[in-house]
Amino acid sequence: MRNRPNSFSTRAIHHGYDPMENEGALAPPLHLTSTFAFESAEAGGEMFAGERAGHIYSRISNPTCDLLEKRIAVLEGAEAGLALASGMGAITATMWTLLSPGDEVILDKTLYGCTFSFMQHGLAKFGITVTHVDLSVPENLSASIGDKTKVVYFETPANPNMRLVDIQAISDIAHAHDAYVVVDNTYSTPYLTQPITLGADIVLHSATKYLGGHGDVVAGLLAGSEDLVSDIRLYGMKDMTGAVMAPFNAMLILRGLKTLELRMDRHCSSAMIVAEMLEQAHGIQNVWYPGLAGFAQHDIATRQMSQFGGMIAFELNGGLDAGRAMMNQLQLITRAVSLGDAETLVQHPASMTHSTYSPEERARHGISEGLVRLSIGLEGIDDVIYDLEQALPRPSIYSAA
Ligand code: 4LM
Repeated sequence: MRNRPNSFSTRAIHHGYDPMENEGALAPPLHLTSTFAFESAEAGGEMFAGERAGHIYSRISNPTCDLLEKRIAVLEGAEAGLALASGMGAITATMWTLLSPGDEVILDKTLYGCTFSFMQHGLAKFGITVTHVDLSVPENLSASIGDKTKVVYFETPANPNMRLVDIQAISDIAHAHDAYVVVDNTYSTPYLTQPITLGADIVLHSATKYLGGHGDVVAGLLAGSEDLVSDIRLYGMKDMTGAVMAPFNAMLILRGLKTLELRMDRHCSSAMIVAEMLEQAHGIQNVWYPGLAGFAQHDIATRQMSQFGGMIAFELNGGLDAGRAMMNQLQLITRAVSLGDAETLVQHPASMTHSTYSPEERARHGISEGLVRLSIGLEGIDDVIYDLEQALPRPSIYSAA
C-alpha cells in the first residue's frame, strides 16, 4: 500500500484507471454509446430517482468522460469534475446553474471575448446584474460586493492582457459575503495554479487549449465540490445547455493530460526566452509576461503560479498597423486564434478574439487596439526567436542611437 501522494504527472497518467479491470487494456476504453441498458425496469427507475448508481444516458454521464472527470478533479485538488462540450459550455452551464434573475455577478475587468459577450449580452438579458470590477486590486471587490452578489468570476492570467488576480484574497472577500468564486484557469492549467486549493469554489477550463494540447479538439472541463458539480451536471449541463462532451473528445483530452507537465515546462521556458527577447527588441512599446521582473504584478505571479505560462502579450510602437505588418512577416509562427497548441500562434485580439467588445468597451476594459498575442508552442526555441526577429521592425540605419 503506497502511503505517499503521487506527483502531478503520475496522477495525470494513472489516476482512476486500472488496466486489470479493463481486460488489461493499457489505454482506457472509448465508450461510444449514447444510452445504457437497465438490468430491470425497477433498476432504471431507481437510477432516475438518484437511488442507484450507474449510467443512464450520455448527456448525463459516460464512463470515458467519467475517467476524465476524475482526473481533472484530482489535478485541481477538487472533490469532483465535469466534462463539457467546450470552454463556453463549461462557463454557461456554471452560470445558468448558480444564478437566478435578480442576482448580481461581479466580473473582472478583462475576460475572453465570448465570455464577455455571454455575460454582457446573455446573462444581462435574463435579469442578472452584470458588474465589472478591477479585481487585480482586492479592495475594489470589498467596495462593490453586496447582498445580491451571488458569483465573483475572473480569469488569471486574463485573456489577452495578462492581468493577474489574487485568488486567495478575492475568495476570502467573496466568501465573507456568501458569494461563489469561479475561476477560469485556462491560461495557467492546474500544473501552474490550483485555484480550488486557494479558496475558489469552481475552477473551469477551455480544455481545447493546454489540456488537450494538440489543436485537434474543442472541449471544456470544470471541478469543485461534489454538490456544486452535481448541480451543474444535472441542471446547467443536462437541461440548460446540453453542452455535453463527446466520449471521443474525452479520450483525446485524457491523452493530452498525460503529457501536460512536460509540455507546460517547455511552453514556460520558451515563453520566458521570447519575453526577454521582446523586452530588448527594437520598436517594442510594452511586453506583458508574468515572469518578467518588470511585470507590474510579478509578486502575485511568484506567489500564485509555479511557472509563468506560455502566453505573452506585446505592443509595438506604431500600434495596430505595426503589429499587423509584423504578423504578416512571420513565416513559421502561425496566424490563428486559440492557444496552448504545439504550434506557436499569433493573433490580434481587438480584431479577432476580443472583437465582441466595442472599441469603447475595449478601452474601458484595458485591451489596447495594438496588442498582439502570442501563444508560445513547442518548436525549437531558436526557430521561434529567428522568426520573430526577422519579422520585427529594424532600427533605421540613419537613427543616431
Ligand atoms: C482564444 N479562447 O482566446 P472554447 N476561456 C478562455 C479562453 O481563452 C477561451 C474560452 C474560455 C480562444 C478561442 C478562440 C480563457 C477561448 C472558451 O473555445 O469554448 O473551448 O473556450 O483564442
